[in-house]
Amino acid sequence: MKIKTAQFITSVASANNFYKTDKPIIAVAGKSNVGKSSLINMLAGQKKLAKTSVTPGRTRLINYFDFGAFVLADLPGYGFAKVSKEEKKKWGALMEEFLRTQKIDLLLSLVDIRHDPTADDVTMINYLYHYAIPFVLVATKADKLAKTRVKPRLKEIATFLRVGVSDITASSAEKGVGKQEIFALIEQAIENRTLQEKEKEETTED
Ligand SMILES: Nc1nc2c(ncn2[C@@H]2O[C@H](COP(=O)(O)OP(=O)(O)OP(=O)(O)O)[C@@H](O)[C@H]2O)c(=O)[nH]1
Ligand SMILES: [Mg+2]
Repeated sequence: MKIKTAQFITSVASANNFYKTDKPIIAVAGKSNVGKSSLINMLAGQKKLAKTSVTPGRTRLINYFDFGAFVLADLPGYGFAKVSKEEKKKWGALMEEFLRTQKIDLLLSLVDIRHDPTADDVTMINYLYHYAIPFVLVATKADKLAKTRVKPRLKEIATFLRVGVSDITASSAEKGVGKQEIFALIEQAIENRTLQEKEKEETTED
């Protein structure tokens, strides 16, 4: 999959404004500071498309980007200790509405390769199962580990979250690692959607 140019579409803070599109939607979720915006920039091949930050919890909005063949949604990070209860509640309501109402073709669930997934990560994944949203895990910041540690860590994280090893991939926005693998997963998800739509059409024709 080749991306010509990716463009920012819009930022939204409430469910009334969720972006409507016929294009497939790919969402990127994960705790604050895990590297969501950096990953999006890596996929886009642009350094400053999505704002990255050394201070966690900066992205409080859902940011949509047009990647041509699909629309990518950068979701606000979770698990940031310094966020007020009120704000956590708001975040939860927004996320729940997003997962419930936006038709998501694939969600990239990001976890830091160096750490075991948190309780919040587990909650997120339970939501994904609940709403039957296809997802894969992306273990970020792989450049922070010795190369020989990457595969064993992927296996550990996959086991921890009870997914197969084919549903987790390592990435490094710093070193540009994982880009092709992630595009392949996105392509697969888009193909699945096309197949499902075809099947639907065929059954309604009969
Ligand atoms: N070494 C390394 N650092 C990374 C990588 N990806 C992100 N970072 C750093 O991690 C920090 C957070 O990255 P962001 O991409 O802003 O994280 P985010 O998940 O979008 O954070 P929020 O929007 O606050 O939820 C920044 O300092 C990045 O430079 C990576 O692959 N390797
Ligand atoms: Mg961000």
